[in-house]
Amino acid sequence: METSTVLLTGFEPFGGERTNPSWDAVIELAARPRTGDHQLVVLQLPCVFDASITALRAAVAEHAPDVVICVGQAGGRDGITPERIAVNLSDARVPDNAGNQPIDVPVVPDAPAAYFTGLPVKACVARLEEAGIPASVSHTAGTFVCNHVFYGLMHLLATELPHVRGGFVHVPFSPEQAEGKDAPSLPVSTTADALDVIVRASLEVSTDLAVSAGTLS
Ligand code: PCA
Repeated sequence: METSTVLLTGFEPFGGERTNPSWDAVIELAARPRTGDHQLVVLQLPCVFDASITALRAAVAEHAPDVVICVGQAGGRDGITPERIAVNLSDARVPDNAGNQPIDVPVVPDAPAAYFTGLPVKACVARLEEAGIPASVSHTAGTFVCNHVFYGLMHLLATELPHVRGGFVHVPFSPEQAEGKDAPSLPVSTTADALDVIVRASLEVSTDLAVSAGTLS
C-alpha cells in the first residue's frame, strides 16, 4: 500500500498570547513515533489574512498531501471542535498579526458563499468521545483568520484538487493560557491525542456517520 501524506497545520500565537495550543499540539504529535501507513508533514501558519492562505497553498503544492487538516485556537471552547462549514466572509473584531482588520470582505471574491468540510466530522467526534476527549461538531469557525484559512483551503480543493480531503479543527486554550481567565482548557498532550484520532479517522472513514450533530439555535 502506498503511504498517504497528511499535512497538519497550526497557527502562531495571536491576540497577545505567548503560545497557540494548535501549533503546540501539532508539533507534539509530530514528535511522537508514528504507527500506520501515513506520514505527517507539519506547518505553522501566520495569523495573518492572505499570507496564511499563501503559505498553505505553497505547502500543498510542495507536499501533494492526500489529507489537509488545519488547526486553530478557539479560546472559550471546552472541547475539540471539528468545523463543518467555512463561510466566504472576513469580519475581524481585532487586527491580525500584521495589523490587517478586514471588515465584511469575501475571502475569495465571486466564489460560493460557503463550503462544507471534507472531513468525516461526526465519525471524528464519535472516536474522540470513545477516547474520553470532550468534542462536538461546530457549525461556525468564526469570521477571523481561521475561517479565512478554512475557506481558502476548501476553495483550493474544490476548484483544483478534488481528490484531496481537507477541513479545519478548533481546539481550546491550554491550561497555562486559561489561568486567570475563567475559561475552560485542555492539556496540549490531550489536544495532540485528539489530532491523532482525527488524522486516523480522516484516512480511514470514507463515509461519515449518519448520526445527528445538529443544534437548535
Ligand atoms: N485562532 C484564530 C486565528 C488563529 C487561531 O489559532 C481564529 O479562530 O480565527
